[in-house]
Amino acid sequence: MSELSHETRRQIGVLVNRKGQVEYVMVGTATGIEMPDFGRARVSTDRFRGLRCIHTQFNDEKLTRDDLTDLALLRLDLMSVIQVDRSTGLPGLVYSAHLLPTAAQDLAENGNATPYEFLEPALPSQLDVNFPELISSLEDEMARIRLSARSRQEGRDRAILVGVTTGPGGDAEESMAELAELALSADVVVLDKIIQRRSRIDPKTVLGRGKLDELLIRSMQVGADIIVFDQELSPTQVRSLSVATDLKVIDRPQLILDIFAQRAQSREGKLQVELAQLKYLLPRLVMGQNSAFSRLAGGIGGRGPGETKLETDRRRVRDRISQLEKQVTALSRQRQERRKSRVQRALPTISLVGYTNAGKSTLLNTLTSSDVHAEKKMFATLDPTSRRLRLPFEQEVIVNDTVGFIRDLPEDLVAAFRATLEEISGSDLLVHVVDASSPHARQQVLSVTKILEDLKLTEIPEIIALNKSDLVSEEEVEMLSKHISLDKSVDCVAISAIRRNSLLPLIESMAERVAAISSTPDTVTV
Ligand SMILES: Nc1nc2c(ncn2[C@@H]2O[C@H](COP(=O)(O)OP(=O)(O)OP(=O)(O)O)[C@@H](O)[C@H]2O)c(=O)[nH]1
Ligand SMILES: [Mg+2]
Repeated sequence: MSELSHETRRQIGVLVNRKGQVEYVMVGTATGIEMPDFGRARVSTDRFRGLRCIHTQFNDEKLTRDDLTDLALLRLDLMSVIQVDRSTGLPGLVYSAHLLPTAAQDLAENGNATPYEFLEPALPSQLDVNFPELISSLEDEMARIRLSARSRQEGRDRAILVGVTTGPGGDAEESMAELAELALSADVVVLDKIIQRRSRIDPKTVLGRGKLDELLIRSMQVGADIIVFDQELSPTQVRSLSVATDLKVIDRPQLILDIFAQRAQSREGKLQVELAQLKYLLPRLVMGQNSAFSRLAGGIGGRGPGETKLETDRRRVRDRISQLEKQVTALSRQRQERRKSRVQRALPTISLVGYTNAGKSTLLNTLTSSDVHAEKKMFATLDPTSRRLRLPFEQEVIVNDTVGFIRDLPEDLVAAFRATLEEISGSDLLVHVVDASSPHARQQVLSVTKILEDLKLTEIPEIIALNKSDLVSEEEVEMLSKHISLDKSVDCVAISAIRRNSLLPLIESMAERVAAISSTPDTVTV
């Protein structure tokens, strides 16, 4: 091979199977070589491809980045490079690398992994690796690791999270941390996180070329079956990405939708989630990742049978959407009626609003000694609950627990949960619950404020309850309260929703506000 390379001034390569037979011969240029197209044929994740690549090279470079990418993407058994002396054509050192089966495990244990192992460079005459033994021991190890990983995470999606940012770094990290929490709440196993900083987002693939390769390699190594992007992706981006990676690709809004779908209990909740999901799906159906037809139709560019089927699908989805919208409107009317009858009974309403996981349901439970579902996962509450509460001075009020907010709440979701959120609009007072122990508390207050603005709810008086104060020092709560008052002028009260006796200042503050409302003539309804 060295001789031929020297004669032709081209790189020459072969792919050799495990019996030692040459299956492919490749002739490249002076500086590069192309692997044959194996199409999308995937190799079982417990094995390598059964082919090792050996090619010549003139540069003094050892294994190039391309070599390593090919090794990983094609899951080759081994990649070897023979250095050819430009003047004599004699073979020099041989450099080789193989993939490491332990990458996934290392990643879980130490947070980083070296995907490759390099063999000691040697002259061709001195190579004495027992290749069949090496490769079969690697495959055995790989199968063992996967087996144990799989039994630990039976049936759960295994994901790599990806964030691409053009902004400041801290923001992206914070957002990714939240994405990881969302993934956890959706019962997805997070295998790795990748953040890329770029001057601009690639309109087609979001990530740059090199990063996309890296992502592919990573996902193969750790056995990911789903990629979750932190930002909203356009339908075209989802398609290019899922074609390029051959994996399920979803974005943050879809992840939130999935959580809502998992959680929805009541008929109303389920209706609203389905509506949001279909609205999200509709524009993506044209070239959806799930339809084999859509790829075909796109590929041949004609109006094939696939497209006709898609049109029917789209029509069906649209019909269902308008049906659901009617039902949601009906529900919203029912709620309005119920609200009216409450107003007639002149019971003031207080709504607990706030970021997801802030402790709204816990607060409602402690305030009213009830047993509303509260848990560490995000979006534990989807269905609003109301409870009566007797405040000091014999005032009776209704307290509403509500759906938690999150930054970049998907628009479709807000629209679909209109009926639920309208419940807030009838309130006389908002108690904005904040998780004071979160490092992002201030940011979360801003996100909630923005959503309240979007929902036109800023007219309603608001008290901020700095919750979970048992987890932080008094000074920290004090500091947070100062920061918040810089952003907006509202009263802040520190509480701990799990300690009944810490709630007195809040209850007093609520009673005061409610008293103020009841004594204002124009809000008294008959
Ligand atoms: N240490 C501590 N934990 C709290 C406090 N309040 C709530 N929690 C915990 O925080 C978690 C979330 O509480 P939830 O009441 O479910 O929060 P939520 O605001 O209703 O959340 P969503 O319904 O998901 O929007 C639970 O694990 C609670 O036990 C508190 O004052 N101190
Ligand atoms: Mg809740």
